Parts: sequence; structure tokens; C-alpha cells
Amino acid sequence: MQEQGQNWEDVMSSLMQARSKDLPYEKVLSSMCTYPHPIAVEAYKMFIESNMGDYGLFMGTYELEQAILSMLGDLLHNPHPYGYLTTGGTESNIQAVRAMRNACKSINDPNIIVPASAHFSFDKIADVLKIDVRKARILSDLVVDTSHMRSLIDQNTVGLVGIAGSTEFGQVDPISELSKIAIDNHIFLHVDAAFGGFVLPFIGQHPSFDFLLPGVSSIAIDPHKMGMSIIPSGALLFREEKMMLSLKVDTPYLTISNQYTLTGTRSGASVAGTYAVMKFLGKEGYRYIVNRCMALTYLLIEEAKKIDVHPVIDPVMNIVALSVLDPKTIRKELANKFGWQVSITKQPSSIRLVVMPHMTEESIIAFVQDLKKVLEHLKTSTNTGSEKSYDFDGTGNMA
Ligand code: 0PR
Repeated sequence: MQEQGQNWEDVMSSLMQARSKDLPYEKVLSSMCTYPHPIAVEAYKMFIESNMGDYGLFMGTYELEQAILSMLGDLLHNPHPYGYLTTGGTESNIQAVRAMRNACKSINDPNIIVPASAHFSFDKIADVLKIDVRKARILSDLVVDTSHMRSLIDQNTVGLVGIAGSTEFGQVDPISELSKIAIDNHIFLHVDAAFGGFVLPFIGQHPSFDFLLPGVSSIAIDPHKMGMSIIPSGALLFREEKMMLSLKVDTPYLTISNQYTLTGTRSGASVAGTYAVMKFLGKEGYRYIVNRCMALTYLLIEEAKKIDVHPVIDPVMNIVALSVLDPKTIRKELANKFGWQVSITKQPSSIRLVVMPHMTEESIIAFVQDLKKVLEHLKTSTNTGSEKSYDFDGTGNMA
């Protein structure tokens, strides 16, 4: 750190320089985040110094958080949820598993069972919480094999995890079946709906995944993904107060006498941003956004099929995995030659596209055209054994 402060203009100029290196979302198909709604940004700025770690000082923000919990509870069929706003899916998952473990104090060597498709936050959980995280097999339609999950349960199992919107494929596990297994075995069931929580309730026909199912004990749902809020904004909801209470830590010198959260200091601005966008959009607003993303998802698949590229599974939500040979090279070519950011999946291997609200019909069509060019390029390079140039604009002009 330099001795003397810089002037405002110089600091701003280095900020602008850094900003210019960040990618705008328009060509990003790899992210579950998007531009936050403008009203979330406004609200965020209004509450910038608010700290929910000591919310006795910020009772107004605290009331907004309670209002969010009640809106989320309504969305997820639980009129009286317990919970709080987290920094995102990772924290919600950590806290849900920590609550399961703490609620089963008599078990010394606890384990949980998660689908093999679970987000990598569960690998962090194994490390942080020192809990055995067992992975259940995935079936060919990329949902968890419930009989394998059942067979992994033993007397030290404290809970199961189901995914409503898997990170790689947007698939939804058979949560109603997991709910039965959890009840039969007297164990908890956490649903990771970090992505799908703001999607499933707004698409017509969808599988049950929330508190309507009696075995579901907690849900992670992220406003900073399809909830159109600012980063960081996640939420963790419990069915029963006793799970939340199992996270309680005394905080004698604060304005509040205890905390249930993982972090101490916590952004009240995130709370305000999420409250504002949820109030502003209402269910109708989210339904419009989700339906538009789904329409773009179907357009993407239709266009991809025209170039003989097919999805790994029929999309359940706005995530598409396209089967291609050599996804790693295709990902690199799409980025280096055309500026598109896509991700790749492990098993089955594919390129994975998240159709977020920043995508448009034009960008979807442009993407598939560029994908076509990459595939043709790779085909000719493989056939001739030599590196060929790209026909960038489709007019025969080679770069
Ligand atoms: N659960 C599921 C099902 C997720 O997909 C994710 C994140 C998490 C939990 C963890 O959420 P946080 O990252 O909020 O803690 N899934 C995305 C992923 O790993 C996160 C992401 C977002 C990655 C934007 C890249 C990106 O540009 O793919």
C-alpha cells in the first residue's frame, strides 16, 4: 500500500481499467448469474452500510429480511419458515448440513448422502464439517438412483440431499421419493434449489421439490441466480425451528444475544436488494422472466438440432448440455475465436449452456452459428490434418 492517498480521478481510472477487463454478460453462457434488476441495485445502494450481523442496530433491514423469508415461504409452500439470507448456495448448503449434524448430537461419526451430481460445495462441506459425504449413483437420465441412495444409509446417516436444478444439467432429483426415504429412516432431507428455486415455481408442470413434501426439512434457494438480485444473495429455509436453533451461538456483546448465521457481519444491502426485486416483480414478473428463458432454451435446442447437435437430456429448466465430440477444444475455440463463454460437463461430457435473462433470440442464433463454424473448422482440420482458418462471417472471407 502506498504512503499517500491517490486522488479520486486516479483511483477511478484504475477501477475503469479493471472494469474493462471484466467480461460483459452478453456472451456469457456459463454463468448462473446475470445483471441484477435495476431496482435491486437501487435498494442495495440505499442500504450499503447496513450490517445484519448486529441487526439490533438495523431493525428496518431486519424487517425486510423477515418479509423476504415470508415471501420465499409462500413460494415454497411453508407459511412459517425459519431461516436467513446467506451469501449463496455454498453457505446455505454448509449451514443445512451443519444443522442436521448438530441436531443429531448422539451420532459421533455422522454421514450424509448426496447425489453424485451435487455441487462441489458438498466437497467443501466434507472438509469443513468433517462429515462423511457419500455419493449416490446417477441414472442415465441424470437423476439420483434412489435405491442406491437408500442402500448407503446406515445408523450414522443424519440426512439426505436432493437437487432441484443440478449445476451441470438442470435436472431435478425425485424429491418426493427422497422425502419418503427420509421419513422412513427418521433422517433429514435438504433440497439444494439454489438454481431451481426461482425457476420451478414459475413453470407450469414441474415436479414437487419443496415443503409440500413432508420429508423436506430445509431448502437452499438463491436470489442471486434466477432471483435477479445482486451478489451475494442466497437464502436458507428450515421447516422446523429446532434445526435453526441447533446453529445458535451466543453473542453477548452485540445488540442481539445470539446468531444462527455462518458469517458474522452480513450485508443488509443484499437484503434490501432482494426485498426490492421480489416485491417489484411479484410472481407474475418472475413467471415472465422464466418463461422467456425457457422459450430461448427451446430455441437454442431447435437451432442446435439444425446443425445436428443434440441435447444430453430434454431440458427441465434453462440449462442445456449439448453432446459434442471434444467439448474442451470446442469451449476453447468458442472463447478464443468468438468470445463465447461456455462450460463443460464431466459425465456425460458435453458443452453446457445456462440460458440466463441476459440472453436474447439474436444472441442464441448467433451462438449456434458460431458453434457451427467451430464444428466445421474442427472437422476440416481433422480431415486434412492441418489447421484451417475460420470463415468468420459466413461469406467465404477467411481470417
Ligand atoms: N448449488 C447449486 C445447485 C449450484 O449450482 C451452485 C452454484 C451452488 C449450490 C453454490 O452456489 P454459490 O456459488 O452461490 O455459493 N452453481 C454455479 C456453478 O458452480 C455458480 C456459478 C455462478 C458459477 C456463476 C459460475 C458463474 O459464472 O456453476
